[in-house]
Amino acid sequence: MIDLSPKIQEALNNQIAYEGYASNFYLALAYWCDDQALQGCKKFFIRQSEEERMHMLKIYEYMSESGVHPKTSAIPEPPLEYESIQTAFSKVFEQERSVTQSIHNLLLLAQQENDYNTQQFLQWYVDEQREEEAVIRTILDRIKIIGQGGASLYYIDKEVEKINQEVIAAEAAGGGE
Ligand code: OFO
Repeated sequence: MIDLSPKIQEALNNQIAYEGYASNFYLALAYWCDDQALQGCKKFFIRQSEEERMHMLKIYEYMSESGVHPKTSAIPEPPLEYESIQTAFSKVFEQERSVTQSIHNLLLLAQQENDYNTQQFLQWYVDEQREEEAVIRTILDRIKIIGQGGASLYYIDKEVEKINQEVIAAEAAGGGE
């Protein structure tokens, strides 16, 4: 059994809620894309939603292994509508940046609390956030290159589908989850 201070417990419970929100955020986005006939983007966000759920479950397990009962808090409703796929991906980037910030804050707290186990546990999340941000940056760069022309939605959707396949292949090769 690992000792988790009350502050760490609270911060991990908050992180459960953030990961749960991220999972719902991506799920809602997937079905917004479905409405727009963007099937490549839909697949990308469905996979991302499942990953976020897995990130949430890892925290449940870590807390439970530490002898602490994790909380399942209410989470806010995510946005249901976007102006455009370009706006949606900008929001995704903001969302990932805010989760990265909260992981970094949690890590700082674990350092202040001399909690080596939680520091080690969080390292996986630090790497994961870096990889996720890099993928979203790549998509934003491609969207910029494709531009706003008549067939741009078609090309953006194809590009996101291709990037989704690359992420799946990298994960299968052990490059992340
Ligand atoms: Fe949980 O990985 Fe992004 O948010």
